[in-house]
Amino acid sequence: MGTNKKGQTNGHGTIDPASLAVLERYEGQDTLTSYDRYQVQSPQCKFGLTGTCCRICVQGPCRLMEDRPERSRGICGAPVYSVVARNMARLMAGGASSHSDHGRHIANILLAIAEGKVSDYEITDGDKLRAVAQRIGLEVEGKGEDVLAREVALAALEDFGRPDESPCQFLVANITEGRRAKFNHCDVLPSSIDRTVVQMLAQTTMGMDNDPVNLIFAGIKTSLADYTGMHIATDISDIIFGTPKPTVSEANLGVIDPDYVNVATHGHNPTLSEMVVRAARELNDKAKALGAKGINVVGICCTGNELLGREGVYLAANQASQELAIMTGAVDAIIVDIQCIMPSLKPVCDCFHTRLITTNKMAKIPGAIHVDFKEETAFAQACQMVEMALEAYKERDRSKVDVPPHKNKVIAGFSLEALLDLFRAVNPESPVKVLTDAILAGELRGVALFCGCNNLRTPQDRNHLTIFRELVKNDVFVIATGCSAGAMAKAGMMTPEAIEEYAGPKLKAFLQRLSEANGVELPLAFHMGSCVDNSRAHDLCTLMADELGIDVPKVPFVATAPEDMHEKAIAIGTGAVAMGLPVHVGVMPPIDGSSLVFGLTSQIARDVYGGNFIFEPDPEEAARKLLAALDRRTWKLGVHRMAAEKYGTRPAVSW
Ligand code: BF8
Ligand code: SF4
Repeated sequence: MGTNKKGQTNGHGTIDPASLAVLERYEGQDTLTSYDRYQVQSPQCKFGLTGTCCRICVQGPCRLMEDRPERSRGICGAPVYSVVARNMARLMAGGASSHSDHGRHIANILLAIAEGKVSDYEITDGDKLRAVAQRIGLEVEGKGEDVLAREVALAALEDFGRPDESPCQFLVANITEGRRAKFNHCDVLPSSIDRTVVQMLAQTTMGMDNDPVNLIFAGIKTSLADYTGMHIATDISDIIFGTPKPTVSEANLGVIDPDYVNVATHGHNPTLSEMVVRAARELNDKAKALGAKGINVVGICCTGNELLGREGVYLAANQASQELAIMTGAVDAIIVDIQCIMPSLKPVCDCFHTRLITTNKMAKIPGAIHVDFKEETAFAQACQMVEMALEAYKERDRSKVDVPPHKNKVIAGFSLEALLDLFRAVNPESPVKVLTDAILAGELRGVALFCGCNNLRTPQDRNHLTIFRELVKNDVFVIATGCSAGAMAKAGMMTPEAIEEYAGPKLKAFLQRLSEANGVELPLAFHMGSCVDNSRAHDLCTLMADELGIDVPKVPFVATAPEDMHEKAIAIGTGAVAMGLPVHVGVMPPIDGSSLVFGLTSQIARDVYGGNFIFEPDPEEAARKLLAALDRRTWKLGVHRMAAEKYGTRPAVSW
C-alpha cells in the first residue's frame, strides 16, 4: 500500500531530527509507520473527536449534535452533555486502571520480597521504605525491613480494595490538609481503587447517570484513584530499585550503537527492565565472543525513563518514534511489558531480524515471542530473553543498518529527594524554601510540570519544545516526566548548555547559584521520571504549599501535557485539576461536543477545586496562557503576603 510521505515533514509529522532521518530513509517505500497511518485515518470522525458518539449500548452508535435539537439526544434519550461526560469519565477509568494495576504489581513484589518468596528482587532503599511507612502512619521504630516492607505492601494493597469507606492511605497521606478537606467535602475521596473504577463503569452504563456534574465529579474521584495508584508505583519502585539520583546519560535514536548487541526495553514497569539490565551485564562477554563490543540496553517510553533515572541507561525514543528505533536495523531484540506499545511493532520487526518479545499475559501481540515473565524466575527469564537478542545479532543484515547520528547528553534522575538535596546545599533547614523564596522574590515566575505523551495529531515533540522554550525564556522552573521529558532529553534540553542558550536571565542566575552551591552541572529541565512519577511533582507542589502556608490552588505551579494522547494522560490531567492546578492540554480531548461539559472542566472546575483545564492547541498561545496562570497566582500571593505582614494574619485568609 502506497502512502503520501509528505505528512511526515509537513504538518503532521515530527520535528525530531532523528525521527525525520529514519522516515526520510524509507521515503517512497511501502513501509507504514504511525506517521503514515495518521494520514490514512484522516480526516477523523467529528463525532468521535468531540465526544458525541455513544456506543455504550448495542442500540447505538448514536451520533449526537448539540446544535440540532432532533439529534441532541440518543435513541434512549441520553442528552449530549451526558454522552460527552460519560465518555470522558470512562477514559479516566481506563487511565486509573492502567496506572493502578502497575502499582498493584509492584506492591505484590514488595510483599513477596518481605515474605521471602522471591530471590531476584530486594529492598534497595531502606530509607525510602521507612519514609513511606512513616508517611502512611505506620509505626517504624524497632521494626526490621522485612516486617516494615510487609506492612507497607499490605497497606498499599488495601488501597485497592478495602471493605469500609475510609479513604485510600496513599492518597490522603500525600496531599495538603486543604485538599483532604476539599475532597471530603466534595465526596470524591476514593476508599478503594478497584471499587472506584467498577463504580465508574456501573455509573456510566446504559440507563444510569445522566447528570453531567455528577459524572464529572465521579471522574474526579476516579482520577484521584489513579493518583493513588501512581503514588504506590513510585514509592514502592524506589524502595525496590532505589530512589533516582542525578545521572548523566544520552538520549535519542543515535544511542543505538551498531557495534553492540542492542536490546530495547519498552513499556512501563521497572520489574522487567531492571532485570534485563542485570541480565545484559551478566551476558556481556557472550556478546563480545560474537564480535560485538558488548550489550547495549536502551529504553523506550516510560520504562526507558525509569532506567535512565536509576541506571543511567540510554533513552532511545519516546512514544511516537518506537517503530523508528527498530527501523534503524540495529535493534536485535525489543522486550516489552505494558502500555503504549504499538501493535505495529510486529510487522516492523518482521522487516528486520529483530525479535519482539512480549512478557505480560495482559499484553500479548500475535506472532511475537511470548515469555510468561514471573518474578520468581525473573533473572533467569531476563537472561533467556537477552540470549534471544544474541542469537538475533548473528542474523543482523548489515545492509539494513542505518542509525541516525542524532543524540544528546542528558542529566536526569531528579527524584524529589534528589531535587531537595540540591536545594539543601543552599538552605539546609528548609530546602523547598529555595524555590518558594525565588518565586516570592520575583526571580522565578513559578514552576511548570511538563508531562504526557506524543500525539500524531500534532507534529512529534513540537508542542513540548515550543512551550518549554517559551516558559524557560520567561524564567519558569521546569520539571518533566514521561514522553514530555523524553522530548526534552532527545533535544538536548537537559544539559547545562541549554541553560546558556534558552534560560531567561533570572532562571539562569537561579540555576547557576544552585549549580555552584552543589559543585555540579545542572540541566535546564529537571527529569523527574516516568508518568507514574507525576506523583513526585505533586509532592513538590504539596511541599511548596505547606511552606507558603497556603493550599495548592494558590501555589504558582502549572502543569502541561502538550501532546496528550493516552487515557492515562486524561486521568493524570483531571487529577491535577482536582489538586488545584491549571492544566494545559495541547490536543483537544473528546469534550467540546458539549458546551456544558467543556465549561465545567475549563471554568467551573476552578470555582470548586481551584484548578481548571486550559485547552489550547497553539503552543505559543498555550505558553502565554500558562504564563498568565502563573502570574495571576504569583501576583495574588504577593498581595496577600503584604496584607498578612501588615495586619499580622496568616497569608490569604478568605482568599
Ligand atoms: O505513561 S507519556 S505515551 S509512555 S502514557 Fe505512554 Fe503517554 Fe508516553 Fe508512559 Ni505516559
Ligand atoms: Fe444510544 Fe443511549 Fe445506547 Fe448510548 S446508551 S448508544 S445514546 S441508545
